[in-house]
Amino acid sequence: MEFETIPTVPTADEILDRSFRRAASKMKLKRNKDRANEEFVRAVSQAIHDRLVKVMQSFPDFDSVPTFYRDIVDIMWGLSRVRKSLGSVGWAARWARTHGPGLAYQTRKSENPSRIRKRAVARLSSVVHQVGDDLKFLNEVRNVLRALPHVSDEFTVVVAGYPNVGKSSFIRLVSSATPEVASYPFTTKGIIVGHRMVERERVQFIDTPGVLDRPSSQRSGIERQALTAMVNLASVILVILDASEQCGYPLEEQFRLLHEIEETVTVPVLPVVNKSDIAYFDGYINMSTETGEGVSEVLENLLAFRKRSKEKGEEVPDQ
Ligand SMILES: Nc1nc2c(ncn2[C@@H]2O[C@H](COP(=O)(O)OP(=O)(O)OP(=O)(O)O)[C@@H](O)[C@H]2O)c(=O)[nH]1
Ligand SMILES: [Mg+2]
Repeated sequence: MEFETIPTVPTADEILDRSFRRAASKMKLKRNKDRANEEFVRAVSQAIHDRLVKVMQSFPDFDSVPTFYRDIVDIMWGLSRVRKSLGSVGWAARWARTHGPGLAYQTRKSENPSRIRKRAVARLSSVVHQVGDDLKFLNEVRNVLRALPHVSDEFTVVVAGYPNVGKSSFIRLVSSATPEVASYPFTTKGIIVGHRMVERERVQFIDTPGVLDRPSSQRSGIERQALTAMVNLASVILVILDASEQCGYPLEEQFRLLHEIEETVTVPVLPVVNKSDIAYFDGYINMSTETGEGVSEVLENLLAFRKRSKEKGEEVPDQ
């Protein structure tokens, strides 16, 4: 995802320090020292403008990123707040570009150029400091964005179930390459994202630790919204149950979660009982990520959903 390339957003002081340094080093190259103050103001305002524009341009256009990311940004901070901060940074950049030359000119005209130069620099500094909180906030957004898992719009299996039932073990086992361990802003646990090629097409597996692992009555408002973002990603939801109850949760409770998920989502839900090496449960697909038993049956069932969703997509509507 493009978020990885967003550089750290500098603080107001860092922007100013670097801009002063750039202007000062430019001045050293100038032969004509008469207009040193004027040139300095011009160079500082240009440098401030350039740095602020760079900050703005390093963020993606939130209208064109995949829905999942837009959902996350909206849940975490509100899209409009992020846009407003980017807008403020844009305002400061334009201010530096528009007023910089005027301030530089005043410096030339003045009888005391050094004093006017100081005043000009103070005004530029105050404008940058006005957007100091926006810069700090954007850096916080950047830090969360760059740690998010890479997800794309391909066929996606979202793996749900109580803690310790074997969600991560399943994804590790079925992924063809080393799964990515990413973070998700709503949980302190690492998310496992894996991929597997099946008949020349990728299947994406996404873990949901701390999100889809409890009944909704136990979830906070933000977790419920997070759940929506997760469910929006899913082509199918694989709910893993642990009949051995070694996970620490009674099977009855686990079934309650399964039914709740079935009732709330519109995508297909596939329940599977894991840890069949310890306990078996009739009437369901059983698997063991430890011995590998039943895992290919689970994959076949998941892929049947892909086939079905494709057939649906290819159906020609009645004329
Ligand atoms: N016996 C047995 N143990 C298993 C099996 N699958 C997973 N486990 C064990 O169950 C424990 C939890 O497995 P994880 O894959 O971490 O479970 P999880 O659902 O990702 O757990 P959270 O990330 O905490 O939600 C680990 O100790 C695994 O070794 C299985 O098929 N059989
Ligand atoms: Mg896990």
